[in-house]
Amino acid sequence: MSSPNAESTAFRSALEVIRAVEPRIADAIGAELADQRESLKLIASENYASPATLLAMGNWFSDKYAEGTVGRRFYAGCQNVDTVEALAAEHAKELFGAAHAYVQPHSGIDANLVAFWAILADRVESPALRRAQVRQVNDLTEQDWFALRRELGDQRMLGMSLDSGGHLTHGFRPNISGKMFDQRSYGTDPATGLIDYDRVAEAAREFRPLILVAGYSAYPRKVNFRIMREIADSVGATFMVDMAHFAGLVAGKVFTGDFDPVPHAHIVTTTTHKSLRGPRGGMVLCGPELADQVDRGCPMVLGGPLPHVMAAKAVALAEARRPDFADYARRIVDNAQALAEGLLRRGAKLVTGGTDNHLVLIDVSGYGLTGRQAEQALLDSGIVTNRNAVPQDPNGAWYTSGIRVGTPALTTRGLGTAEMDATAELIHTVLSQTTPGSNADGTPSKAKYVLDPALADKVARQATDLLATHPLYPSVTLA
Ligand code: DSN
Repeated sequence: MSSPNAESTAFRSALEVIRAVEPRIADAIGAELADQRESLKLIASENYASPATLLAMGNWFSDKYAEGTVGRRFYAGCQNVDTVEALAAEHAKELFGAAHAYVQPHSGIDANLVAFWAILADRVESPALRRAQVRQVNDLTEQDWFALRRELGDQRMLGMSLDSGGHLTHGFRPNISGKMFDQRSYGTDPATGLIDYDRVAEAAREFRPLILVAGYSAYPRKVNFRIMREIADSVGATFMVDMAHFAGLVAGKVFTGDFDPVPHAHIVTTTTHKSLRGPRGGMVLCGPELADQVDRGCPMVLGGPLPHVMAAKAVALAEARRPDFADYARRIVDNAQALAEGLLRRGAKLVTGGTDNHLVLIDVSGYGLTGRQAEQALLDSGIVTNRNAVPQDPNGAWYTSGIRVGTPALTTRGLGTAEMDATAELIHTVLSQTTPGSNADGTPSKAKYVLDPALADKVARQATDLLATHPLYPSVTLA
């Protein structure tokens, strides 16, 4: 462990150097730390990376081009990048028990694109795709694109629907995956909110997808990946799991056996910055059969690797291999369950009636609000969440009827189950005291709301008090 003094000195010195060039950026960095310290961060996809992870990103690796992979680069002088990339991949393989790890993706979307193209290259005979793999996508001619489209045809993808908690990159229109694939979704059982595996199997039999995708960004339950793999096998589909949200729970061995995607999926993608608590980025894990195709990610769909971020991934993955990470992962789920119980006890309506992962989805129609109204009222009260659709959401994806809350960040800060109950009280107080507002013409608004500012201030002060006993980055003082 480094000394607290070293951490404080490192960040202070960095800000001093930045301030000499552009003081407004130094101020913004300081302000971001202050804001994060003061807010009750319940965004399920966010966390707080360690000082070592953050510091590993601010260095000379940022200046290096390294297209290609370890030992096979398109640029000279990559020996140190090779060290970093190989170490990050090694830690990832050990941590997740994977045969192969590709640590270059810059984000979860990138990791999914790498996986999609690897599967297409593996499964579909396409000379145009082979040409595309050795050239930058930007260099492809219009004819190349026509040929690609013709040769790939309408390949099919079956993924979880957005309003059931699936992710945009699993074949939905706002993302390129929705244009690459002919997509169909599986939802959840309207009565329970849970995945109905028989229905998934039925959809797979009817649709015969090339790729079956499991994974979510707003489903509060475990997924049985053994059953999903059996469904994929029954129709000859490649089984892909996007574990971006729950990678930390897999790393921390909370999700094991049927609930650990790595032994069951042909290919697994993730981000590194959510429950895994690393730097902002992505990663792909797979067996030997897809490894060569996955390693073509750059230049197929990725720009040059970010060696400074790969260095930070190596640091964070090394941290996740320590025994205390398993304790952290377990506490994330304990906290989510305590939060869910606290909300239920106070009368909140939760999708699926609870949680067995890191997130809780509150159906705020129970409070007579839209997700947008609830999100803003909570924000006014110092509680940072995000609105999210609930299954069959009558308010659509913009206004929504849900609020998604997650515990990875507050658990990193050290809050425990008692504080989760206090958090449930704050959330319930705000939501039960907020009423829908009206437009200027008197019609009901899905965005406007009425909340007594004095109450919002009181809750914000209570939230600050709750956080005061668990300071964020206690070792770091900037002034
Ligand atoms: N933006 C991430 C989330 O909040 O779930 C997923 O892309």
